[in-house]
Amino acid sequence: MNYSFLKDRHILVTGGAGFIGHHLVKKIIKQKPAKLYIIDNLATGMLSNIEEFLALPEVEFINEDVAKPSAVESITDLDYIFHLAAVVSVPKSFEMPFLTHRTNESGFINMLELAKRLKVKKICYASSSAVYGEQNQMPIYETAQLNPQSPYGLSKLLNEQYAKAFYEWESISSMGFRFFNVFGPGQRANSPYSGVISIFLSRMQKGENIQIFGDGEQIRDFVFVGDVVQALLRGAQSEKTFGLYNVGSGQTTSLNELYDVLKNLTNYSKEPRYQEARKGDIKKSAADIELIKKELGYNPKFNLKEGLAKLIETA
Ligand code: UD2
Repeated sequence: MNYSFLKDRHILVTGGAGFIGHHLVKKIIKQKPAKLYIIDNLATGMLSNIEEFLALPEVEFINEDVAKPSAVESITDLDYIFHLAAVVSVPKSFEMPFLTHRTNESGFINMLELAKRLKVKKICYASSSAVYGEQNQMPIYETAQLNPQSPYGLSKLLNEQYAKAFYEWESISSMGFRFFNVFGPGQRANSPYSGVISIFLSRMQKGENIQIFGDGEQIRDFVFVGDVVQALLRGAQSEKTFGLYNVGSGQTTSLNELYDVLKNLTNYSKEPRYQEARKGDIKKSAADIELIKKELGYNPKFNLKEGLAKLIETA
């Protein structure tokens, strides 16, 4: 895919030292932007993810909280914002609803004000499948009735509503991407809030015990991080001025199936330990991805097995 529209542009990536953010940064740098600002407070992001770019003259790293207006004060010219900085964990959002609200809402409004001040072409931001909550109909279409079941899901729904309002009130162009379960190289495994694939893989590789919350029959759409980056860049490139899209692989896997696949890939032999289901845990989460395919030409390149192979190869 050719993203030469980014050449000589001024771009901001928030959360650029994070899991998805640093993959996006890598891709953007290749297009030779005039300037790439990266904002990250390193709460969960890691400087080591972007270290190789910090010395480049076009890169400016701002070690700030995205919710602070001072984080963006010095920026005077900007074409695109990729807004990924957020509290991203459902369980953490129950423990820290205020932090989640402040980071995710104030951070988003900070971006909207910045977009207005600098007449940005478009904001592409991370929403989440968490806006759907528990749904009866699978797969889930973008038109489903939204029913968030955690402070995190609620914060992402508010982002979407602000985006829509600012599109109408201020003509600020935006695209929200409802990420399903993103996985891939660079996802942290050492926190209870990490994604299940990184946790399972790291524990299996160390021969440690695995916990499955609930009966393991919950289903997820695991989408490879490279495909998520593709969705974000296609969104920015598109002539469309507003959108909300599911970003998934279009395929589902139960946790028990995931366990078996990873077990075989790593030659792990222990049985999982089943624990009580997590609060706010969704039973079924399956993305319909026809809209983003049709409107943005999105074309996921990795299924779960291919993505896992790539992940293990780089681990
Ligand atoms: C994902 C997203 C979250 C939000 C949410 C929307 C990730 C990391 N998080 O949360 O940001 O968009 O979807 O609903 O992608 N599990 C275990 N054992 C473990 C860890 C997890 O059984 O050691 C289970 C967990 O209870 C859940 C599933 O694995 O049923 C996936 O967990 P997750 O934390 O990777 O992602 P999820 O779906 O809670």
